[in-house]
Amino acid sequence: MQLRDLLDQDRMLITAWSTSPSVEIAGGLARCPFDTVTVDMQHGAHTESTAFASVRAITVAGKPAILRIPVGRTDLASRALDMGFEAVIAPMINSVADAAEFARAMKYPPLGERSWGPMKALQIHTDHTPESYFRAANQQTLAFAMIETRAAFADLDGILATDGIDGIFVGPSDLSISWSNGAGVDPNNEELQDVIAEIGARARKAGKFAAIFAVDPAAVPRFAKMGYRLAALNTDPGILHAGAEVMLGKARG
Ligand code: 3PY
Ligand code: MG
Repeated sequence: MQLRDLLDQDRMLITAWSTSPSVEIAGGLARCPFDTVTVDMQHGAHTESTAFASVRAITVAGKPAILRIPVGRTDLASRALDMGFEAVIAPMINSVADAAEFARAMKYPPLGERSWGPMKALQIHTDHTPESYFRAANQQTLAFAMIETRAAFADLDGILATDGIDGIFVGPSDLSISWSNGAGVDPNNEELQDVIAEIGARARKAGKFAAIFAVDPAAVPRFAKMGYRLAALNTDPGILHAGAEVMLGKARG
């Protein structure tokens, strides 16, 4: 397990975002120069079987695997860790109660109520014995609570203070919908930048990791200045499209 160690280096990490339900594509993303790959089961088309098979494909490429679960699926959060994912991103964590429920599923006692059974994780993280896995897990596997509504922002300090929550992950699209009271969706809205900066600063002050989804790659250096240390770079179709544009541009002169 290494995501925690990479984050402790205090530099901006960039994660690929795998939405296509394909182990080959997830493994292919891991072989690109990303720091890590996130498998998306909220809006991505991954099923449990493609997501769980992707862990090995990502890990053999030497990268840590992260899973985003669908809303409220804390059962899947524990299961993701059992399959060898090193972190879970939970969407729509809108209250301290939501954060506490997520943390309970992610951490072994006494911090939480995660149930024992990381047999698949141990096949992937072969540097661990069951005992060493148990001792390391609460610290090494990471719970990211998505902050993407006004309600979550209002409860931010409580969410950040929740034991077992290791970091927050800003969803700028949903945040823009909530911030505008449903008037529209605009993840790059300039008016949101102060809010995003404040979330990053408060997370750092609380000693928690700050992560964010970057629709626009050019925003990543700005997020790094705000204290964010993990950014998702668009999605696999977006990367395919951008790559095709560059290659076709060269081919057509
Ligand atoms: C959002 O921007 O709302 C997200 O959830 C990013 O995936
Ligand atoms: Mg969202």
